[in-house]
Amino acid sequence: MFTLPTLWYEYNALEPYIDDTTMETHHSKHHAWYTKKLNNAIAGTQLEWKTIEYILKHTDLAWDAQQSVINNWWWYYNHMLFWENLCPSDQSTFEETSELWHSIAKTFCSFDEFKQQFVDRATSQFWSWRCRLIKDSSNTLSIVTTSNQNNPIMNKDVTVLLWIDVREHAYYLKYKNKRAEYLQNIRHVIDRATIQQRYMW
Ligand code: MN3
Repeated sequence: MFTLPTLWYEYNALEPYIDDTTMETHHSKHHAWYTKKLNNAIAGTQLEWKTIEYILKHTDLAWDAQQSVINNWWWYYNHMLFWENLCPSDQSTFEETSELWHSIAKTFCSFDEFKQQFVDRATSQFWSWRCRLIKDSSNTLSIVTTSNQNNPIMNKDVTVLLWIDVREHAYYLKYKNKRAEYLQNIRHVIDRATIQQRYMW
């Protein structure tokens, strides 16, 4: 059975970029709901004691599950990645000599160009789409977008390095309809060390 992951930072630790109420609602309400739906659906089945990655790659074993239920399982997983992406701004350090830095600069011409491309792609998505930085099995970086709950790990041997939740519940209380402003600000609380670690795996 799965539990709602505990955040290592407080709900207000990402202020002023992500506000306390948004964090509390997003984590303790939205993510908690996905966790409950996941557990209810796998209770008493052969999936009950599997990892979430196993379950997501074997949804064909969940004979009775509707797609809408399976979507909740993806949301459970996606939000775990999202919380790990974030950290208080004073801890958002990044080695400009790191391998990831070099790879980003090489792929996107510069780090600033990467940030702009990422924000542009994420801003232009429909409300429920997701924007991610991924690497494939040959360590090639790319920015990809997917619809709804879908995640690139469904189809390919890829690692998600960074993903930003751009559903309205992630920013609307503070930013209202200004998604681009949310995306510009969230970069202050991205845990770059975690992304570097994922890149090195
Ligand atoms: Mn969300």
